[in-house]
Amino acid sequence: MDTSADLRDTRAGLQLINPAPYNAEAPPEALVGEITPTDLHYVRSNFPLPEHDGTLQVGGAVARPLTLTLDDLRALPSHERAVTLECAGNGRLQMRPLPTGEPWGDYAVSTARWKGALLHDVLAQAEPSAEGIDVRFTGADHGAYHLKPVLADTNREDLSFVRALPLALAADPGSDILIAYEMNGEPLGRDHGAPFRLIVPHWYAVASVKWLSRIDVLTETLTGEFQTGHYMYEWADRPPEPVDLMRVRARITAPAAGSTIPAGTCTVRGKAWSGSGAIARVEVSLTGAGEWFPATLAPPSGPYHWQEWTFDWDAVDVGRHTLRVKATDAAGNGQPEVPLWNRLGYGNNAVEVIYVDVV
Ligand SMILES: Nc1nc2c(c(=O)[nH]1)N[C@H]1C(S)=C(S)[C@@H](COP(=O)(O)O)O[C@H]1N2
Ligand SMILES: [Mo]
Repeated sequence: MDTSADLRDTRAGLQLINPAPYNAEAPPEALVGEITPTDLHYVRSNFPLPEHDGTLQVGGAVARPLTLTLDDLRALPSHERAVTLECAGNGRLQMRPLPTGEPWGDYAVSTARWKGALLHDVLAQAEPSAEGIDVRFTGADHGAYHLKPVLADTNREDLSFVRALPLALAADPGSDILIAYEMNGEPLGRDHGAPFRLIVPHWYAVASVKWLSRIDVLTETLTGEFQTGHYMYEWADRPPEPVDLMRVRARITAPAAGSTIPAGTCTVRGKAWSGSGAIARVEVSLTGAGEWFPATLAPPSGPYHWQEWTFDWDAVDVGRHTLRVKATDAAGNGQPEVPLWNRLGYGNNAVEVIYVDVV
């Protein structure tokens, strides 16, 4: 494990899940503000921190292969977007039977301001072939990885972190995909993909390849461990589906789960987000199976940014109360009461339930 001072500082406030490769979730405070401070932003890495040579190669089926440096990227028009990133494995610990995979609680989600060049502008310079289908993104990180199915040590291979997006999406300026070199106004740190990374708004964060070293236009669809092996919903009763857009979810940030509060008015508050667009409504329930009441929803402060909601609860009855919250997005997607189980434990967006004791 790398324990240099800068890493120790940025890791001190996180909840360790795995020291090597380093995985850590955010503390609950990370969801309180509009923006998560960098040192409270969750970290998920599949391999040890890589060495990056400082260049980005753009090749494959393109008319003009490119080698870009950080300065070249900075010379392109810059765009800054607040983007909520959530790990597809967030909430895995709530699933039964418990799937294999990193045991994430509920805080592998954060929102940062990411600044960089538009992927569209970089691809336009390289001139993708009309035959292009997928764009493959390769991270500089690599290492031994248990291929799926996880059987035995014979099933380990040296792999790089590789993901793809359809060319039509990657080349669309409207998709706002960034090659980001700054996070919250500072150069990107090592855990978050220095010197530059992809940021794919609205997608589960697996698509946002860190330590980006190569971009290749492919004339076929990518298959691979991180594309069609892991990061697939393997349902019990229907064909597998790729993990793509974040599912709609609301979270409670106050009062704290399990806390004791004095009788009186209590402002229940939290966040809600969806990879399918803005949140249309948030509702709160004060009992199990009971009535749902509308919460006050703040307008989105950006297209990829979680939204704040509040609900004034007349907490006059002493005793234990269950609070539930659920969101519906503009596309009409809602949240299930129980996690939608899939073998690798992705995309848990079940309704959050907490209890609070009123004294
Ligand atoms: N190169 C590379 N990029 C990666 C990963 C990785 O292991 N290697 N993990 C992905 C996953 S699963 C997540 S959830 C996000 C986490 O980004 P963060 O560590 O900045 O929060 O990075 C994604 N990009
Ligand atoms: Mo993830």
